[in-house]
Formats: sequence, structure tokens, C-alpha cells
Amino acid sequence: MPQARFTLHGIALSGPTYKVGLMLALCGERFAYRHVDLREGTHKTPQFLALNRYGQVPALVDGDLRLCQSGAILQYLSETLGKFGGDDTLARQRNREWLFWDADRFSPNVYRSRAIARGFFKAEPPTAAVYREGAEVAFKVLDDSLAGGKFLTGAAPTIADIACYGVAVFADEGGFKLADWPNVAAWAGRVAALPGVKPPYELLPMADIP
Ligand SMILES: N[C@@H](CCC(=O)N[C@@H](CS)C(=O)NCC(=O)O)C(=O)O
Repeated sequence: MPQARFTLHGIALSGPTYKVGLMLALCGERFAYRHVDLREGTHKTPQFLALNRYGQVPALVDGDLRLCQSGAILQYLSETLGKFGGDDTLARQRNREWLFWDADRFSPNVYRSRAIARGFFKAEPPTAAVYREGAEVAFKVLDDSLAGGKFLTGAAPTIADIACYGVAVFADEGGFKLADWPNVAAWAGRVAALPGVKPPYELLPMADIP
């Protein structure tokens, strides 16, 4: 089998890593995968910092290119593969708005609530409450935005949906019930039914994929 074009570096427990793996799967791109052991501090080694200057997963390697920040990687992949990017300038702009909102309001609040619930890190109750309330506000924004459409920016799924689904899919681990936001629950079902989609721990193992 020919060598895969892309190599994804990350960990299956990581939502941002899942977003990139999901995008590749939805695009039908086979990819090599390198498991990065965060507990061992692999992401702070010089070798990994050469892939991602921020010392975080994910990192994506495409030939000589080393790419980081999941939202920026989704944009890159949509451009280089010509998929899930939206049809025109306005659609691409709407996608960017969702990606920036996700990085600002959705991912941090949901992922940190999940990290606290799963014991990945400790937080005092008032701090945990700030993340939880922020996540609930964000889910409401998403729910209201999905009231009139099948996907976030129109009738077809785009990187906006892929980024936000990569957060919503971890909601239950954070102690949230998607059923509390019916439009979000219905949309998540539509994304989950797209060809190529696998749930997080089925898409990526806690080990390398050659
Ligand atoms: N905004 C970044 C967030 C990446 C991120 O937070 N990665 C976490 C794992 S989910 C990480 O590497 N944490 C270790 C650290 O920050 O030292 C992205 O979307 O790629």
C-alpha cells in the first residue's frame, strides 16, 4: 500500500485531535497516526516542538509542511482537498466565524468541563462552574443557530460542523445531555450519520497507526 500523504500526531482522548482525524476520515483520506503520550511529556520534547511550536496536540504533517491548531488545520485541509470548505466567499467567511467562536467559547468551556469531570485536571467548584455555565451558553447559541437549518452554514456539512461536532461528541463525558438542546442533538445525529464518521475512540487508538 502506498505511504499515506498525511501523518496525524495526537492522542485519542483529545478533542482537537479527533476533529482533524474526523476531517480526514470524512474526506476519505487514509492517514498515518502517531500516538503522543501527554503523561510522558512527549508533546514538550524538542522533536514534538518542531511539529507544533505550542507543545500541544494535534499536529499534522503533509510532506514538508508541519501544521497545528485544529481549526486552522481543518481550513487547510478543506482548501488542499477541496472538500467541506463551503461554495463561495460568504460560506467560507461563515465557516471562519464558527471556527473562531468554537476556539473562543465552545471548545474551552466544554473540554475543560470534561477534563474536570474525568479528573484530567482539578478545579475548585467556582472555577468548574464558570466553565460549565460557559458551555451551557455556548450550547444554547448552537441550538438557536441550528433552528432553521440542517447544518451550521447551510444545507451541506462544512468544517464548521466538523469542528463543533468534535466538541459536542464529548458532551456526555462532561456531564452535559445533548437532549437538553434538541436542535443540537438532531444535528449531531446528522453529522454522525455522514459516511466515514466514527466515534472518537473508534477513529483513533491509544497507539500508532502505521
Ligand atoms: N487550540 C488548540 C488546542 C489544543 C489542545 O488544547 N491540546 C491539548 C490536548 S486536547 C494539549 O495538547 N494539551 C497539553 C498542553 O497544552 O500542554 C487546537 O485546537 O489544536
